[in-house]
Amino acid sequence: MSRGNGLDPKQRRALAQSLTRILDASVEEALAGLADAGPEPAQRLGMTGPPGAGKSMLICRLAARRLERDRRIGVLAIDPTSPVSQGSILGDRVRMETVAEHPALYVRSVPSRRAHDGLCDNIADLLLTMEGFGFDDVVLETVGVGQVEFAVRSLVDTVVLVLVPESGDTIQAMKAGILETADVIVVNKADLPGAGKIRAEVNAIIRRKKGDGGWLPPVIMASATEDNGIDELDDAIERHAAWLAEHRDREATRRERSRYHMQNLLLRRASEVLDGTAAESFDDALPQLFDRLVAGLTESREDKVGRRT
Ligand SMILES: Nc1nc2c(ncn2[C@@H]2O[C@H](COP(=O)(O)OP(=O)(O)OP(=O)(O)O)[C@@H](O)[C@H]2O)c(=O)[nH]1
Ligand SMILES: [Mg+2]
Repeated sequence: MSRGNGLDPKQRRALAQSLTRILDASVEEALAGLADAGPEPAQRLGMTGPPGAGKSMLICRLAARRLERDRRIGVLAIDPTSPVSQGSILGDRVRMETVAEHPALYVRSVPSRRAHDGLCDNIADLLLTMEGFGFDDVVLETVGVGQVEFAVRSLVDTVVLVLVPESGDTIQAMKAGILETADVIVVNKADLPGAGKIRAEVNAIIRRKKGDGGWLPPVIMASATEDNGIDELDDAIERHAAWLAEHRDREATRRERSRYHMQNLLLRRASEVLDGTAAESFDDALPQLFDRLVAGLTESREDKVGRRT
């Protein structure tokens, strides 16, 4: 992808196919097909928050600003596959695919599958692959207030936490320490009553942490539907990127991402081995079974399939 241009249809197809292949890849296949990051790693942005908070719509608004600056943007949205969210939320959610018509914007939704942290099994590979196609920004949309934020932290440069006035999620988020994982906090749906109260609560908590000389997450009021507060959000993200460029230990970040990636590969490999273990095996004493299964971790997938049949 050359600068200033978007993806041509052929590149879009190639990217779509790569992502699909990675989604279904076993650990072995994933290891064999690891993508190289692009020459310049993308600016990675995580947009996270409770279901229906307006994450997709904020991403669309933000993308519009960034496209104007000739940036190429790839969006990966993790779709929660839990039955609850399928029923109640999918109804009026914003399908970004339908608004992603700009040639320099690429949007892909992937199911969250069974990943232990609420993301998606091969998320690290998916992000690397997107980066390999030369986007300036790679945006990861995830639903959560919970475990997800901590995982997203290891995957992206800037975590944007989206809160809304209409829910009690804020208080829960604060309890779970989620606020501490955020670099920028958005109170979206500020056109609805109660937004000011949430902002005051969040600000009070953040100010308590002030004084360690680190980055202080700005709290931004926005309305995605009314296109308000988006410039402020965009600006806050850029300020955070500039702060990172000055303060972040690149080596440590690279290692942390690599560690997350490896943890993910190991957990998936363990699941593969468990899935390939006959039910009767679990009658065995755990120490012996443990040794046998650990030995099985290094077996190739083909061997395992061969043994089962
Ligand atoms: N009043 C109001 N409604 C909004 C605002 N932003 C989004 N919405 C509405 O909230 C609903 C969900 O918006 P989405 O952008 O799909 O939210 P999301 O967080 O991506 O949702 P999921 O991906 O399903 O978790 C839609 O009906 C939007 O129209 C806002 O600023 N104000
Ligand atoms: Mg969404």
